[in-house]
Amino acid sequence: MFNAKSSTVVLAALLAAQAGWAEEVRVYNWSDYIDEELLTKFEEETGYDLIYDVFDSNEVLETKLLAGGSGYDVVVPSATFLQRQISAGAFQPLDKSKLTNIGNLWDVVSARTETYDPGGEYSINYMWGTTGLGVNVGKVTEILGEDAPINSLELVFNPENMEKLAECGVHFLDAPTEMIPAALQYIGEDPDAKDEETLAKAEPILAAVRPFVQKYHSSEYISALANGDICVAFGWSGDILQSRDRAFEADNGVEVAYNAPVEGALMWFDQMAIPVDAPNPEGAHAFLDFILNAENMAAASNYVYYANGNAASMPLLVEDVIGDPAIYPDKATLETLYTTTPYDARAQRFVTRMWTRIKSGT
Ligand code: N2P
Repeated sequence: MFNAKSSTVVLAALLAAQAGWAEEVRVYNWSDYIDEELLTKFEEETGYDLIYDVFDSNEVLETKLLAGGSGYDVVVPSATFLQRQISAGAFQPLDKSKLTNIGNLWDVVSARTETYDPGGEYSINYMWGTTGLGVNVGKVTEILGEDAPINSLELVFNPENMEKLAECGVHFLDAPTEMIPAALQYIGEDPDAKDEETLAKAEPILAAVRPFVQKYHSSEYISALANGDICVAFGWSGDILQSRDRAFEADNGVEVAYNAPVEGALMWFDQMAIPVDAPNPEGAHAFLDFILNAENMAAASNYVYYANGNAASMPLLVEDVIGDPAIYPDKATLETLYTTTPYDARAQRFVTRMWTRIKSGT
């Protein structure tokens, strides 16, 4: 049967092949989230031209995705965002017959991501981690003393500590769906609360420390912490561990440490999915299968210090990754971690407005 759309695609591929152009695969992933050698390896192995763009905010990705026509073949939302994007019809179901490495997925992680994407119909886990405290150990203990609460939310939500830390610089993530749950956790409320009365309780906590936050930004803290430009970042586990490495390599006397707060930390999952209007679904599946390869996934985790959802990659992880409880938490830590679920449209509006007021200090 003649099918205009697929004939056009086949024709385009033939013309491209004849002219010696490679077909493109466009991937939109978080910044500082892969070993770039893997990008070249993908091109060499598949013959595709890889266009790889980065973002540092779920909100930015969601705006592009829901507007349609993003032009991306693979995107990587966190699971809470993915769940409501699935409901909005933003993704196409995966063709698992094209994912020869899908059996490498780790059932422990799949059991958790199941809540957001039942049966893994639309996504595979890329990496997961926690949101917590990055500190310049020397500066923070100099300012707050040897018993500085570097593993507690007291560090960033107690205004007395923050007032002192302001002098050496504090960054918070520009991620309302992570900062608000953390503030709720600090005051003993449910971090996954959805009702306005509970959500509103986060505002005075975040507003009270606002004058001492130098910047709300979700990627600059990696180098700022490593350079000694700031002394505290409320950020993502692997990013802070990358910062620790950068400081170590620069041999600049900065010692960076990451701790998931003892009060409990958010455990999040970043999922790779294919937009419903992806220009090259074939190429998207090739990219996903490349990522599902145990060696490739291990190389990515070994480089960025995030845990992954790939069981077959585990024997290939370096001890610095698989043996670090900040990356692969032990049972006791795992029990303190919490997860969140998506806000509905109304709660999301409430949270977005609150976040705007907090950031602007009004
Ligand atoms: C990578 C940050 C990814 C974690 N730099 C946020 N989901």
